[in-house]
Formats: sequence, structure tokens, C-alpha cells
Amino acid sequence: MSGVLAMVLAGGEGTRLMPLTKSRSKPSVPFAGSYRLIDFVLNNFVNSGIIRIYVITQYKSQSLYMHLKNGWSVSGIPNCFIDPIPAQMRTGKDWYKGTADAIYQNLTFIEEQFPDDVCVFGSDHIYKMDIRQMLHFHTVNKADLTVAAIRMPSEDAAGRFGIIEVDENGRMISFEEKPNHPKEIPGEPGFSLISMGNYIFKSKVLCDELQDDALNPKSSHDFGKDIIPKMFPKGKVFVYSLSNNKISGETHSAYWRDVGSIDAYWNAHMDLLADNPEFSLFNLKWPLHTFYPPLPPASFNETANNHSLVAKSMISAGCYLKGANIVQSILGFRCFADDGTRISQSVLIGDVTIGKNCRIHRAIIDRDVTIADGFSLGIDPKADAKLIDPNNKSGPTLSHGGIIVIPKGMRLGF
Ligand code: ADQ
Repeated sequence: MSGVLAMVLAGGEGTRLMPLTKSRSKPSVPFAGSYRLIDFVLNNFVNSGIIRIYVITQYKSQSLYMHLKNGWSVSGIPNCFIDPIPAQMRTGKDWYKGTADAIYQNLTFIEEQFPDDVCVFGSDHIYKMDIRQMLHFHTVNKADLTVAAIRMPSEDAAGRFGIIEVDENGRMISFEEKPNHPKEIPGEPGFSLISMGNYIFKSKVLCDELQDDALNPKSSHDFGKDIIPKMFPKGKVFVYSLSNNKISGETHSAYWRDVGSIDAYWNAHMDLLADNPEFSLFNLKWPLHTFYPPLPPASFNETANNHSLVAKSMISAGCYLKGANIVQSILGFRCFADDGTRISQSVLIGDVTIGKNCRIHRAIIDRDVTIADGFSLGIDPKADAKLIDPNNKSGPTLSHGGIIVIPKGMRLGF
């Protein structure tokens, strides 16, 4: 893999994930108790043997930077690195105008590494992918650009993703960025082929295209809006389907989720708790690394009135349950739930303290939240409504699907 360089785009703001993105970029939003969103793409690269990785940051990048430093630093191995690149205005006095500009402003780092191919991948998605298989496809087809794709119901794709059409050889024959009425796959009514936002470019082609794009005053400097629509008519853009990707030790078909909204984020957590989950965290042949803080195991205690009971849930290190009942929920590091409390279908991100006899249902609770004895969330719509100020996007919110989100640092019921 010495001819391959990875550039991971990690500057996304993630406005639809507010208030979880109030103080952190979307790629550093915690996921599944112990992870952050960026871990999934980094694990894909590292498990594929690609350990020359630049992570391009911009929006509120401090927690992402700390996560990379604590969990992903590589030192002392020649030609192996996972290095964040902060936005530095290298080409002028502008922040990154779009995803293509984010790479253009850092072309010097590509030139220094002289790779044959550059993987430009997003960092906001939950999936597993053996990138060697996509590289093989890219090389066999002598492609200038290969775009990773997956099929999904057209109604879910509308307005959200780039829509692709291919010929019988896998060559891209049309591309439309986020149309409201996506074209369907021929012969598969109701389904469309969407871009996953992951690209492999021949290195020289990428540099040339970005230099051209930078000179175009009409461009928005974005891969989906500008670079791909300009490149595919030239004919050497191929499409790699995630459904052809095989992960060692797994039998499920391809799972890929964009957790760009609160409901999608909550649903992806509930997916993990299914009996035979489509996306498993437990494959030893595809280990999922992250930063693991020095914490004791989770402990479950009992009181005079209650045992701690846990069902269909994941409880991270450092949690302490004192006679609490946890059902179909995921608790991140260092959460505490007191006597008689019941938590169901909820996600606690970490460092959450919940008092006695609380009822928490269909909630997402961010870090450092403290909830007083006897408080309920997600049970009484009128009580929940009192917490929500529609003019305050960084306060508690209620999603379309009815998930209540409590932002970082709140104290409820005191
Ligand atoms: P979007 O979902 O709109 O579309 P975009 O906001 O462009 O994705 O973000 C792509 C990646 O780049 C994300 O990982 C994000 O964090 C990062 N990013 C965004 N702005 C950035 C910036 N200024 N600097 C650095 N990083 C930045 C894209 C494609 C679609 C495709 C979807 C798949 O354009 O065609 O379907 O991804 O999710």
C-alpha cells in the first residue's frame, strides 16, 4: 500500500446533528459508547493496511484533534502516520470554501508524498470497507477516479446524496448532486445508486483537476457539485459498489449509514442492539480501534430495593449502576444511574449522572449532563415540550421521530 495516500475530510459542521455538534465537529461526535464517528473510516484504512493518513480539519476541531492525539498517533514507523492538518489558509485568506478546496489548499502534502493514488474519504459514516478491494477495482479499470457507491431506497436518498448511473462495465454515465427526485436503478424500481462521498483518484489527475477548479470563479469547489460532474463525461470515472466488498469474518451484506440527523444517529445505535446486528462491533478479524481511557470496568450494584438490571444494552467502562434498570440503551464512559431509575431506548454519551427514580425513554443525553431525582424525559410530551425553545438550536431539541436530545453540560430538575 506504499503508493497510496489517504486524505480524510473531517471538517464538517453537522448542523442537522445539533445540539450534539454545538461544541464539536461532526466527525468527532461520539458513537456507540466508546467510539467517535471518525473512528470508522480510520479503522477501514488501518485494517486495509493503509497507514499514511492526513485528516483535514476545520470546524471546531479541538476535540477531534485530542481524540487523534490520544488514540491514533503513530510514531517511529517509517512512512506510517495519521496526522491532522488544521486549516491554515495556505493559498490565501479564506477558510476552505468546499471539500475540493480543502484538498486543494493542502496539495503540497500530497506532492511531498508522491503517491500513485489518493483516497479522499469522508468521515461521517458508519460502515466497514476493505479499501484494498476498491483500490484493486480502480487499478484494474485504469480509472482516473473511482467513486464508492451503495444502493438505497430512492425516497431515503432524495435531496441527501449524489445519485449515480453506471453502464454495464461500472463506468459512471450520469451524476446528479442531491436531486429531489433521484433516478432509479434500471430494473430496480424504488432504489437508487448513491455516492458514499469516498473517492480514489489517480494522484496526478486529482492535482490537475483541483488546480483547474481553483481557477474557476463559478465553482463552489466541492467534489459532489463540481469535480465529479466535470470529470465523468471524460469517461474514466468508475463506480465501486460496497455490496461487492467482503469483510473477513462477516456474512452480512454491506451496512452503511450516514448519521447526519438525530433520528438517523439514534436509529444506528438501535441497529447495534438487534439480536443479530447488521453492523457488529465484535469482529476480531476487523478490530475497531478507538481511544480507550484508563477506566475500571462497568459495575452493577444493588440496593435494599433494587438489583441493577441490564438487557439488550451496551455499557461502557467506568459506568456505575446502583439499582438501575437499563433496557435497549447505550451508555458511554463514566455514566451513573441511581436507585430505581429506568433508562430505555436511549443513548447516554458519557459522564452523565442520573438521580434516583428517574424515567428516561427515547432520549439522547450528551456529556456532563446531571439529572435530579424523580425527573422524567421522553415519557410525558407536555413536560418535554417545556424544555424546548424552538429559537435556541443549541438547547434541548425534539427530533421529527420524537427523540429528545439534551445538550452537553445541562442540569435538569434542580
Ligand atoms: P455531503 O453529505 O453534503 O455530500 P459534505 O458536507 O460535502 O457531504 O461532507 C463530506 C465530508 O467532508 C464529511 O466527512 C465532512 O465532515 C467533510 N467536510 C465538509 N466540509 C468540509 C470542509 N470545509 N473542510 C474539510 N472537511 C469538510 C457528500 C457528497 C455526496 C455524497 C455524500 C455522502 O457530495 O455526493 O452522496 O457526501 O454522504
